[in-house]
Amino acid sequence: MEDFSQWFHNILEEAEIIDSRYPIKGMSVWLPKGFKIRKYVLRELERLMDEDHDEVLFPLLIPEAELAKEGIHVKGFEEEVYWVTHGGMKELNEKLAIRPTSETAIYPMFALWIRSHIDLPIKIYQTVNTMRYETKHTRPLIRVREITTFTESHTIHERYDEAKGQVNEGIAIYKQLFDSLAIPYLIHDRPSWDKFPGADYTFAFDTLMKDCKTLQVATVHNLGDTFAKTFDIKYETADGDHKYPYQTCYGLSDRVIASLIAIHGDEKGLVLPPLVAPTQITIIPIIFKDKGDEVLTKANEIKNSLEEAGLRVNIDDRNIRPGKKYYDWELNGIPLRIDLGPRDLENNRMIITRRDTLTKEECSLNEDLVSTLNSYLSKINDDLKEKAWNFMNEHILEINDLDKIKDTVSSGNIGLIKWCGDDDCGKEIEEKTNLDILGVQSQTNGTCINCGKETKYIVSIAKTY
Ligand code: 5CA
Ligand code: ZN
Repeated sequence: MEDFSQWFHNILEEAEIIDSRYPIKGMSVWLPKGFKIRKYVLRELERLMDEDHDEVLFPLLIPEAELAKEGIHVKGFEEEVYWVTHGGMKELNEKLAIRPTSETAIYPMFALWIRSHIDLPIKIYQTVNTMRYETKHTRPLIRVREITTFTESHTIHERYDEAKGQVNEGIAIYKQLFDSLAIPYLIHDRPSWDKFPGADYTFAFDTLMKDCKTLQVATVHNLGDTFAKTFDIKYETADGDHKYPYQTCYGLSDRVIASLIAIHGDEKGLVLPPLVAPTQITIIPIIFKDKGDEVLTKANEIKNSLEEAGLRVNIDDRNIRPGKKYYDWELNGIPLRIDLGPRDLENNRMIITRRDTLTKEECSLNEDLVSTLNSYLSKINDDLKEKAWNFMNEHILEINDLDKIKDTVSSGNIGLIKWCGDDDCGKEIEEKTNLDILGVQSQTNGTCINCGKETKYIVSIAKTY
């Protein structure tokens, strides 16, 4: 794609996803069409989360004293926190932080709730807006200062191995979500300097945008017992001992919506995975003077039977040129279009066009339309997924020569390199190449690309958002 940034900006505007003209940097308005996509993404995420978590809602503001308790955590966020300092004209006795994330809002309450091992585990999540005063270049949905769709999970367990297991569960949930949105991902164990502030370790999901920069679309953190110690969360074991529990947290944001738009969209507009398309099928009646009623009756009949089966269908009977209707259908990324005219009725057929491939097929009206269209929709999802995974995989290259990293990766690839795992050496690689080490991908025997020491780690390196 020539200029991805420009294309992304245009599509958000033309497809009426968000309006980024709001007069505060890094904050935008969700428009009705964008909001519907967001709603269906959240619906799927909530379905997955609700299987094993309880949804809650914590306050937006955090007392300064709580935010400041966990040293590493507060250091990690100090440059990004927005503060409320006044109530009306009166200066507050204690500054209040607008949550950049909710550890320090939630964990003091865990300390009140948890007494005994029977209170554990707790697994909760909330979808809220958070604020981060980002200093890097802001971009709608990708790097915002008000994250409007922050779904954060927080869990707490008796034993460390349970927390480790929970990290895997978080990863499994996000895999399912990204698979259903046909978003490809690489999962990386982040290097120590890129962990979540206060975490033992961080796994991140990275996807590849069309400009071949990676985007971190979700993270899963094992917090160990660091926060439990800081917030004095203790539980009584069955034997009457008092112990600190272990915690995890994981979350994702508006970036999920950014990536599904960016990865599947094309020059004509959105291409939406069926699961989150506000309209999955549009029927375009082709009406000639005397045959209008018959066509519209049939169109309504089809619409009703599809809707009864749970599909989201509309009839585009606006009194405008068909060309304009096709243009809107393409721009809005509706997965399937049905054209139906008098001649089709005579032949007992309809014409189905796929948005992703723009291919047309004839389909008999005698068929079981629900199952026919459902199989089209699932084929679209499979094909979108395959195409997106192929695109990402084609841009992953092994590199064995430090001098080649910069050119190979900068020209649009994720590099796989051998790295010894030493922090100083890793940071040196990042400095020399002006790229980011995403983390361990796999293991093998070899020598570090920078220092030559023996290593078993293969790590990804890329240009990142
Ligand atoms: N409390 C933990 C788990 S929820 C947490 O805050 N982790 S985080 O800092 O890694 O954020 C979770 C995810 O939010 C990130 O992986 C990233 O995908 C997304 N995110 C972070 N900052 C922004 C931002 N400024 N704009 C959009 N998305 C963001
Ligand atoms: Zn090294």
